[in-house]
Order: sequence, then C-alpha cells, then structure tokens
Amino acid sequence: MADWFSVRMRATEEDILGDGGRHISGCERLVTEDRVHAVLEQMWRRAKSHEHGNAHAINIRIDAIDSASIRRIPPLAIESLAYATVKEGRAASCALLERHGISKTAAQRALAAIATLPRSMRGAMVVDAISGERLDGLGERGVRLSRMDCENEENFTKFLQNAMLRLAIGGDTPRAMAKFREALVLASKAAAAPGYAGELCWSDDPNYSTGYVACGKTYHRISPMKEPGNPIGGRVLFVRPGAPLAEIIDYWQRQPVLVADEFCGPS
Ligand code: WAQ
Ligand code: MG
Repeated sequence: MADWFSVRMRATEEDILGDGGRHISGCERLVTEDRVHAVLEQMWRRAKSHEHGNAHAINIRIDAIDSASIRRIPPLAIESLAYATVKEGRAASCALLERHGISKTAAQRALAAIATLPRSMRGAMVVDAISGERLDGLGERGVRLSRMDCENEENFTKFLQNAMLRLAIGGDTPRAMAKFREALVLASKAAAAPGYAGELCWSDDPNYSTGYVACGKTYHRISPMKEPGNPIGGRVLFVRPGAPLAEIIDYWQRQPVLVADEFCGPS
C-alpha cells in the first residue's frame, strides 16, 4: 500500500499586533509520497503570490498518515447557479439552505456573520442549524478542516472538467480550477460528518466572487456571492441541534479522508 502524507501550508503576514499575524492563505493536501515534492512547490508559489499580501511566515507541516486510517467518501453532486446581483445570489443561498432543514434565522445570521467579519478567519464557524448560534467558540481561528484530498488526481480532474462542461462553468484558469477542486473536496469531507446539516461559503480572495452552498448532498456553486474587490469571505458549517460537536470537530480537523476514485473514475 502507498504511503500517504498530510501536507499543510499556512502563510501569515508579519505579526504587528501581537496576535500571530493576519492569515494570508492556507492549503491542505493528502497525497502519496511521490507527489509530496510537487505539492510543496505549489504551496510555496501560492504562499508567495497571494493577493492578500506578502507572507512574512510560511508554515509547512508534513505528517505521515497510516493508510489504514483513511476514510473514503463520495463527492457531493455538483450544480451551478448564476445571478445578476450579489443580493440575488445570497437570497438564493438562503432559500436553498431553508429547503434543507436550516432555519431562515440561521441562514440569515450565517450570511451576516461572514459578511461582517472584520478580517478573514483561518477556518470555519460552526453554527446551529436552527438557532443560528455559533457553537465552536474558537474565535478568529474557527475550525480548520485538513487531511483531505481526492484519491486519484487525474481521474478527479477529469471528473471536475466534465462537471464544468455539463454546467457550462468556467474553470478556464488554473486558479479557478484549483479553487473549485479544493472547495469540493472540503465540502464533501464536511458533509460526511454525523449531524452535519449544510455549509455556506465564499472566498476571501478579492477577485473571486463565486461561492457555494452545500446541502442535500449537493454542492451548489453560486455566483456572485460578493462584489469584486471585497477581501472578506468565510465559511459556516451548520450542524443539527444536539449533534456530537466534539466528535464532529475532531473528524473535520483530524480524520484523513479521500474522495474515492470509484465515484470519480471515467464513466
Ligand atoms: N477549513 C475550514 N475553513 C476554511 C478552510 C479549511 N481548510 N480553508 C479556508 N477556510 C475558510 C476561511 O475562513 C477562509 O477565510 C474562507 O474559508 C475562504 O477561503 O469555484 O476559495 O480559500 O466552485 O478563499 C468557493 C467557490 C471558493 C469555488 C472558496 O475559499 C468554486 C475559497 P478560500
Ligand atoms: Mg483564500
């Protein structure tokens, strides 16, 4: 069996305020040994050339993963919705969430929570799907999902390209493709947790206004979710009332997960 490695990168700006420095970008992969070197190079390039600013510190951490501990999951189904305005995109997100067991209050509070962040968080807010209360208590750090990837890079790329063709969405630039790929992997891992209800996300990259809502086993790509030039984005993970929070957060942060090739291979 191949040896798998979790590779994580976190880039931060200079720590001027004594709070660890502003988060610029991060990336988490789970790859076989032969791909570690290429992934390190991609991460280095990404950390060095991010629109958020100059990285002052770049942390890269590699952990060997016991392949017997890896859980294989299916990807979410992919759909795409485009609107003329941010207002419509956000309203459609609320409507989708409401159709899948998230209350109007919770959906609206989540939208507002992301939109009013003073600066980007590193991770996601965990929110009760009915009350809309934030549950994780982790402040600006939030919950950072890691140790996830696709099982077979080549087949997964084809799978994504097919979806893009079918939905006539542009993954034309390598950057857009990378964002879509990472978001789908993250959302699919998130959705496989017990007590998960859905997710709301848009990027903090100023020039990336597409976001998504995950619910009902589907990744609904939605644009636009914010105005171009806006540097605020974030993620909310909804959980059902009474869900085993500690267990879910531990799964999100630590359980190695691969989107299994059997669901993405050539059809
Ligand atoms: N775990 C939890 N939260 C995360 C993680 C993670 N591994 N990575 C990012 N976040 C949170 C964090 O608060 C970031 O500020 C926020 O999400 C946005 O991160 O075309 O690019 O990496 O289909 O800017 C969605 C649409 C793109 C993709 C999302 O997010 C598409 C994106 P970004
Ligand atoms: Mg970003």
